Amino acid sequence: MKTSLWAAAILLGITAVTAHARRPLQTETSEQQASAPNKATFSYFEYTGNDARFNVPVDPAKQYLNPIVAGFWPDPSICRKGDDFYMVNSTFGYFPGVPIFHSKDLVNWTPLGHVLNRNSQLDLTGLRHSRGIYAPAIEYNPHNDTFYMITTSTDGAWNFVVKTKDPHSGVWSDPIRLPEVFDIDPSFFFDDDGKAYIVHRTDPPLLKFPNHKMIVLREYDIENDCTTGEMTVLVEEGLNWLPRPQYIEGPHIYNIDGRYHLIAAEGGTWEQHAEVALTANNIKGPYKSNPVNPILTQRDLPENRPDKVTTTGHLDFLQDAKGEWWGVFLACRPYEGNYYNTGRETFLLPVEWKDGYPVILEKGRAVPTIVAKNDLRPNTGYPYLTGNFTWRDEFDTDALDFEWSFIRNPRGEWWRQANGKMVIDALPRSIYTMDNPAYLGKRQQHQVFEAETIIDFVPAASGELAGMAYFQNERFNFVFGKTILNGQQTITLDRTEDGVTHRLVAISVPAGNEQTLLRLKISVNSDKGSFFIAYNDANWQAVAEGIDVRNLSTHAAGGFVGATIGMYATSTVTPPLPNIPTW
Ligand code: 6LW
Repeated sequence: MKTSLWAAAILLGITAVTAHARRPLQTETSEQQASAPNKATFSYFEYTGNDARFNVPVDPAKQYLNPIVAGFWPDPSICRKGDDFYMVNSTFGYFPGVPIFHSKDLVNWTPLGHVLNRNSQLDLTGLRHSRGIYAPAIEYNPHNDTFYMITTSTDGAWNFVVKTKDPHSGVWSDPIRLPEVFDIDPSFFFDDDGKAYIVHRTDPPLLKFPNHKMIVLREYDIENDCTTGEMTVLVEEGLNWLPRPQYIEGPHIYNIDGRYHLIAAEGGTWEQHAEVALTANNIKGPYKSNPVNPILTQRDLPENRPDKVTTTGHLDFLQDAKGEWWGVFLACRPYEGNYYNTGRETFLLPVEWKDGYPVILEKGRAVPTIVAKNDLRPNTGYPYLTGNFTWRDEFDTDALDFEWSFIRNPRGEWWRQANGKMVIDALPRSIYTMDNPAYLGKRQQHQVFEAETIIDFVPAASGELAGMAYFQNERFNFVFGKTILNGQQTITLDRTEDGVTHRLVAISVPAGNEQTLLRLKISVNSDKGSFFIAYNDANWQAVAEGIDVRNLSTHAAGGFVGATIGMYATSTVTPPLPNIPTW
């Protein structure tokens, strides 16, 4: 019975995915039916990253660069089936949700698409930008040859599972909801005896100190896809080196030669972040803190270290087919202090075993940028995940590029990609409100980058604007484009910080250029941004330079996402809503 229902879900999924690959699922919205909106046509979008950290000699046959996935790709989780590795990351308020990558060497990764690519799997409508999809975890169950992805849509469906027999198919089941799993960071553990478990963070019955959380275990019925039995508390407080672990979360369990290893993040996903490890002889404990904890942190290192990496934690590790152990974890690359606009990124390091206990980095060691690894397969992965590169989309395929994300579920058919053009409707939706604005963004992956595009847009009515946005969330962003002011076509640049918008630039379009194609460029170097325009193929002219872009840092904006840059069109000047939460 289950199989046939599942097969039906897969069939439905294939139909839906095919539909979504070219079009959002929704029909046109009323605002689109009311009157044909003005349209902005983009002919290309180009992003170039150039971080000094990546301008180093690397032998791709035996070395790799950290981060292995640069930009806002947090909360990594990996699994292995034979020689194939798979990795997922969190996506919060962006749709589609949960990117999935494939690799043969844990370094060269290829995106397979997104696990949650159907509205029936993920509804982010109305959610704050840093809510939605928190930490996903992917696991392969050899006992039924099935892949499971479990995650939390905070303030949405909360905890749920989707599964597939083939991660390359692009089709995962509809969500199997787990209402009894309360709070965040669930992950699966499939034991050697075929038993299945979910381990996750939850609130303790009694808060004994600030940010007090606990780690619990539930048995999972694979046949009926539901939890069963009683919840077992694995960690409530008191790690040998830390009697009051704060934000203990992101747990994973491994059975290694009959001993159970439990790892978890601690300290909160900011500068105090760390990873701890415990061990037990029984899956249900008692778990004892390992003699060496934390097994990974950067919180006690000197501030002025070169190529500083902070916020290390949220580890997941595995053994490869040759018996080596490797772990992925999240970390950040501040450009000064604790300011970073690139969000929490994915790093890779080997797991060292000391007297039978796992260690990633011994106390006092900094995360290295270049790491040695044999068995690498150079140039087999997608070339836009780390290092310096130029990425360009000329919209000459019939499917949206993997890099593009919507803010919440796309509502209505406001984007059309065909014949080398991306046409976006100027909708009466503002990027300053918790809606689905007509915005498509790609992740900022470097501290030093440039992004440019060219638009064909003739604003007609007051409020109509099209151009670029550089976006952290609805209250922290830049909007840079062409609009109408006092009946005159005008180039504007607006900087919004904590919901307060300042217009930095308002330059009239010279007579005769109203119909001319307009090129826009944003150039950022750490905390400073410069903004340029050019009419058709004329030279670039700066309209603003040395602008403080720290408003797009996590430090300023809060939340769990990194900045994105992209194409935006609107027909409304709705200002930021007062006091909507930033995350
Ligand atoms: C995630 C938690 C964390 O659920 O941050 O870094 C939360 N660790 O494990 C959101 O990413």
